[in-house]
Formats: sequence, C-alpha cells, structure tokens
Amino acid sequence: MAEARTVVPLAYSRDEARAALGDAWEGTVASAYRWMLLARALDARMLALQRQGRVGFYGAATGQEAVNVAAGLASAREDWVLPGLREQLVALVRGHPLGTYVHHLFADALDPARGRNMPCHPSAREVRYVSMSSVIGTQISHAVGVAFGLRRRREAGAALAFFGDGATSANDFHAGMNFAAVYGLPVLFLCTNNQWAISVPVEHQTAVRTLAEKAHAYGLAGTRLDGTDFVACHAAIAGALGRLRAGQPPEMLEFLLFRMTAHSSSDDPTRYQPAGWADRASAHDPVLRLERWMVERGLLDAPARERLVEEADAAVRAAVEAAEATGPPEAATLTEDVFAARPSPPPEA
Ligand SMILES: Cc1ncc(C[n+]2csc(CCOP(=O)(O)OP(=O)(O)O)c2C)c(N)n1
Ligand SMILES: [Mg+2]
Repeated sequence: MAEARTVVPLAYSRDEARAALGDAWEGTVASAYRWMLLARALDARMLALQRQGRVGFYGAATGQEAVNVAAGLASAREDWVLPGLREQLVALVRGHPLGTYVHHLFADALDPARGRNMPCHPSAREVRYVSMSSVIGTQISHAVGVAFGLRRRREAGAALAFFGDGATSANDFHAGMNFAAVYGLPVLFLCTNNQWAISVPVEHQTAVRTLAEKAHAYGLAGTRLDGTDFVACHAAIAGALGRLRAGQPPEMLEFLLFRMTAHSSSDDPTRYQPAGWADRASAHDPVLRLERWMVERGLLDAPARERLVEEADAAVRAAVEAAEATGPPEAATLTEDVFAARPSPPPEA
C-alpha cells in the first residue's frame, strides 16, 4: 500500500513554508496536492487505457508533478508555456479544461486538434500553452522567439521553456540560451532532469556535473534544485519569474527528479534501468512527500485524503466516459483549418 512506502521527508516547518509561498500558503499547498492527485489519476488511467487499446499512445509525467503544478500556479496569465514532453499538467493548472484534454487524448470530434496530433500533444490557446514539438529541443528556440516578440511589442509576460535532460545536448539548447542571454530576453529555462533520455542515463548524456552549470557558459544564472519538493519548486519559479518581470536577465532552473514510469507507452525500461532505480524513484515521489508533510503538520488526515483521491479518480473517469461517448471527427473536417480560404476546385480540363 502506498502509505507504507518510505519517502525522503520534506524538512521545512510551517513558518518556512509560509516564507516560501506567502501568506496564502495553506491554500496553495492544498490546491497543489489536489492537482497532483488528479495528475496521478490521469496517468494511471490513461496508461491502463492505452494497454487496452482504447487510446493510441500515452506519455506519463509521474514523478514530475511538483514542478508542473508549481509552474502552473506560479506563472501568470500573460506568460507563455512552451513545453517539453511532460508538461500537460501545466496547461490544466493554468485553466485548460480536463475534459477538453481528454477529448484530445482520444483524438475525437471534440479534440481541438481534431485528431490530427499525437495524444499528449495538446495546444491550449486560451492559456497560452503551445503544442509541444516532439522534435527534442526545438521548443527552446521557439520560447526565445516568443520572448523576443514580447519584448518588441512591449507586452508583459515571460516565456517558460521546458525541456528534459536529454534536450540539453540539442543544438536548440545552445542557440536558445545564447540568443536569450545576448538579448536579455524574458525567458525562463526549466530543465526537468528526470535522469533519463529514453534509455540513455544522464551521466552518458553529458560530462558536466550538473546541467544547471551549462547556463554559466552563456553568462546566465543556473540553479539546481530538488524537483520533487513542491514548495522549493514554487519558490524558485516564482522568484525567477519575478526577477524576469523586473527586467533582469534570463535564468535556468534545473529540477532534479526521477522518472517513475516508462519513457512512454512504447517503452520497456526493464531492459535498461538498473535494479533499485524504481525504489530510489519512489522514495522521491513528490506526491507522497507532500502528502506526508501535510499529514504531519495537521493539514490533511486519512478521510480527507481518501475523499480527494476519489474526487480525482471520478473527475478522470467522467472525462474518459465523455470522450468515449464522442465519435471521431467527421471526415470532412480533414481539410478544415488547413487553408485560410477553401481552395477553389481545379479548372475543368
Ligand atoms: C531531435 C530528436 N532526436 C531524437 C528524438 C527521439 N527522442 C524522443 S524523446 C527522446 C529523449 C528525450 O529525453 P529528455 O530530453 O531527457 O526528456 P524526457 O523524455 O526524459 O522527459 C528522444 C531521444 C526526437 N524526438 N527528436
Ligand atoms: Mg529526461
């Protein structure tokens, strides 16, 4: 049972949590915990449905919830999110409806992308969440371009560029970091170091000690932090965004965390992960760490936990039911949104 697992405890006091999150800290923590439970319920259910052949593909973000919820809560409406592979939860926390996301996962008629993108690649215009590019690292340059546009138009907001440890070896990482640094653009680089790029462990990816120190080569601040500690993630992201809004240079945050599932539904990590990885990962489970901290400080008890877990599960089940009751997109929609105006038929021969 999950409750019996050993986890690395979160050490701070209530006062330290207040100092990190502000006076509304109790509400922020409670809301973060609910979002994390929703993410867990979604990952578990979608992976099961993928195995049953009911959705085509799924990439879980189990183990990365603390960063995602923190980014969703700490960012502002005017910010833009350019995700790597596992930040769909950021869109949900920023206000993209769960039901719409699940329609996307089922590629049905109510999927905003009308079934034309792979599952887990939502675009959520209303919350400024750009569809991820599966091409590793390209979103880093895109985010820098968005930040350049914001600066030129004198608009408020920053771009949040998410990427994995593997992406720090991609050309776009270099181009993006360099360009942003030279122009001093409002972009926050968020590296989710889950220690794997599919089957390549991070120590085979790079010869540097931390990924954060790569930022120093571009003249930028780079900080590594515990990516399974929600309070630390929130404080770091809110702090960095605050500095960007005050016109200070871009920064990179490296979130050290643990990939707790396969790379995606197309992967079998038992073929390459060493014995003991799953236990180490589970000791850093961000949901359980926060949960234990809340229980020990009287912010959560067993019945409340039970109720919240059920609520999360029910929300996911309802969204799945609605999606399964929706048919596929009409064939005629295939050519919609492709041309600005419907092309006229070719002239008669
Ligand atoms: C340019 C490019 N090369 C290779 C791939 C194949 N690929 C897909 S995901 C991935 C690993 C990404 O690892 P990381 O950046 O650490 O992100 P994570 O999956 O761990 O979140 C690779 C190599 C790709 N999609 N694009
Ligand atoms: Mg990785």
